[in-house]
Amino acid sequence: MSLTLYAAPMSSATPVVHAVAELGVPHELVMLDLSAGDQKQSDYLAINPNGVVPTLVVDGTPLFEAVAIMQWLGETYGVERGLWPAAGTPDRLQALSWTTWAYVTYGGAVQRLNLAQSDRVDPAVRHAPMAEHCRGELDAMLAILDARLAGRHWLLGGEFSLADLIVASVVIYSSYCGVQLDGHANVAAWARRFQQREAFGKTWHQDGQPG
Ligand SMILES: N[C@@H](CCC(=O)N[C@@H](CS)C(=O)NCC(=O)O)C(=O)O
Repeated sequence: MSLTLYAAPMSSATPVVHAVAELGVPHELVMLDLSAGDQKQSDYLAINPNGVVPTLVVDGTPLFEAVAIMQWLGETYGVERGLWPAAGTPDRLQALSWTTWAYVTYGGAVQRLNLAQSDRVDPAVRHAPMAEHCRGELDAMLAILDARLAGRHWLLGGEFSLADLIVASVVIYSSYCGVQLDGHANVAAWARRFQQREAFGKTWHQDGQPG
């Protein structure tokens, strides 16, 4: 299978770059310069009409949205490597639930928080009470995740999986946006364990190329 991953340093593509590193899947990595507008060029828009990274081109067919890419990587390469639960198992259902929850439910609230507080957003859109409301929503969701992690080293039990990578990526990104993890001891300890993975150190940095 031929894989080409379009990415940019410290972006929504970073968890995908991390995932392929965990899986050891051969692929071509193409780093776009977002500040130069590479993602808005017509050849790139032809594979991702949203003009954003990441995109994974699989045997010539593009797949976009980071969570879809990582769920597909899990299904396609993760099962045989022990990094994604097999089809038809209860853990597969849990992996799909938690990873979609991370990007859609938790991630949606992070986006609303960013709109409400970020100094990179039009000041007319910023809204301190909305930011406070979003922090409350996120704290309540972290309590749900914390309960899931109680008595579990990793999200699905004793072993690390791409489900941890996908969920932790959004949670760690939210901490970069000022969300406090410390009130949720299981989440905070799990996030620290995740950040100690060798592939995390090799991929979550500004230099672009893993290594
Ligand atoms: N929901 C998308 C978000 C992708 C996204 O927003 N990527 C940003 C980088 S973090 C991007 O490429 N921005 C370039 C732009 O907006 O021009 C995903 O998860 O794939």
